[in-house]
Amino acid sequence: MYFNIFNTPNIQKMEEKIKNFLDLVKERNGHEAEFIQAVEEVAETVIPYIVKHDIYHGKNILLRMVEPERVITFRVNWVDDTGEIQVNRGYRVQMNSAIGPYKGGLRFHPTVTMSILKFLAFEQVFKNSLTTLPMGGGKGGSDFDPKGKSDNEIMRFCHAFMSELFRHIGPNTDIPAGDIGVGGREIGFLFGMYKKLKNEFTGVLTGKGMTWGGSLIRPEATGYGNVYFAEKMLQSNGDSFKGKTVVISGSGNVAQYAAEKTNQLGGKVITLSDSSGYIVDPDGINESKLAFVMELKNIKRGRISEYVVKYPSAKFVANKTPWEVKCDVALPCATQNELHGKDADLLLKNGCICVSEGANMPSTKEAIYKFHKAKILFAPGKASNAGGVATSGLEMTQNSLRYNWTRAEVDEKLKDIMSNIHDACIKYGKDEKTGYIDYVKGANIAGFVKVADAMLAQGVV
Ligand code: NDP
Ligand code: 2IT
Repeated sequence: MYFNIFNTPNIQKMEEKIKNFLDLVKERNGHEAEFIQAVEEVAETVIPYIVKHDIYHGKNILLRMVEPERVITFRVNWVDDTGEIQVNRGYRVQMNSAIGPYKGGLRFHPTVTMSILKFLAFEQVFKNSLTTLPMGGGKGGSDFDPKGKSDNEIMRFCHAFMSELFRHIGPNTDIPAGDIGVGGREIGFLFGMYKKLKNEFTGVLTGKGMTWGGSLIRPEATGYGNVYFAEKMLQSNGDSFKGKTVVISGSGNVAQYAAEKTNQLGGKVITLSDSSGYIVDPDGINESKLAFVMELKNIKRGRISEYVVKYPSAKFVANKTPWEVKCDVALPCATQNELHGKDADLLLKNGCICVSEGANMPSTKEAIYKFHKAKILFAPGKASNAGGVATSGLEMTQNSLRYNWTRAEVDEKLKDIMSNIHDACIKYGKDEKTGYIDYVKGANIAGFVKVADAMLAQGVV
């Protein structure tokens, strides 16, 4: 039944080839909406490239890439502070190891499902390939909700989670890291249990603390990298962040450091958000206000609405996203499908010229279509948020060398990597006639080529 779709002689039109491929993916993964969305975005740009290039054509290479090499699901039992036994589900999707060991974050959030993790793992394969570093793609996590849990509950959950995951990972096999709901605190607890069970101190996780194998700049890297990438896009239009009004969604790790770097480059950040709504501060969220947000979110684990208690000139808008606020640049840094077609309309109407994704797949397909139609600068997360995993790659290198680079050295490497990703997007995404850069096409094809070449070299395995 799984015939070679691209070689079927009676399928002439490109749209039909793409549709045929996607029908097959839907048939096998019909209920996984987010995974299918991520595959669609890649298939629409990569299939035409495959068909034009004989080395990839007829090898079912994309069909192989949408099937995870291995998926692990497991029970996570733990005891809460009241003595109640809780049962959660743990996952690790090991998507593709053609160019290096599986690498990608762990997400702890009640919305975690197989579809969410497969979409994230699939995106990760292309993203990691773009970083130029030797990392395959994976993703994992749990439907565990860290909100409202005590530090002891977080520790017990992380230990229970690792008491199964440790069998499936390793510094040369699979190297998890943080994502939504997993930051420095959780990586510490996970690392502690891994080290105890394996009796070895290795770089099996990234995002570690500075005194036990972490890398400088890793906490900042995703947000900083996103802003470095957006600055490159603006420069390609002879522009920069200087004087730009910037709206950011989210107020977690990625949003915080995207805001910090925007301020450093002379932009003015006027919004942040969480799942309860957004705050808008027309005076700008400067360095000291950002320090307040970091303490509120990372230490007190409070809600973004508390910002307006401290800074009454700002406003809190409940249950809405910040895309209705007039801006020059938008940086979605919260979660998938948080920026819809109607939000894109509002951003465009208000004169937004650049959207650079800090989150994974925050823009819906309809929103991306509108940005492309309006010919504004639009970067997909797999390119613009790759700075996080790239710096994880640099942490792995430092662990292997048993050596630490300085802050300036890591920052310089991060900037270079973001610049190289930008060049790769131009190479594969620039329309020679109009000069418009389709960063989605560029990132997808550039990411694909490296992984596909490795898969072809290694044969059918
Ligand atoms: P955090 O957990 O630190 O922060 C997540 C933020 O997004 C919080 O403000 C949270 O609000 C908000 N959020 C989460 N889920 C939802 C939702 N369903 N609806 C509305 N808001 C939501 O995570 P990160 O900052 O690390 O991750 C943010 C995004 O960036 C994710 O898409 C992640 O995959 C991506 N990313 C992260 C990288 C990293 O290195 N950390 C690397 C590359 C991409 P609340 O507190 O109310 O839940
Ligand atoms: O989506 C991502 O790239 C991450 N959550 C970071 C993964 C990593 O391995 O650093």
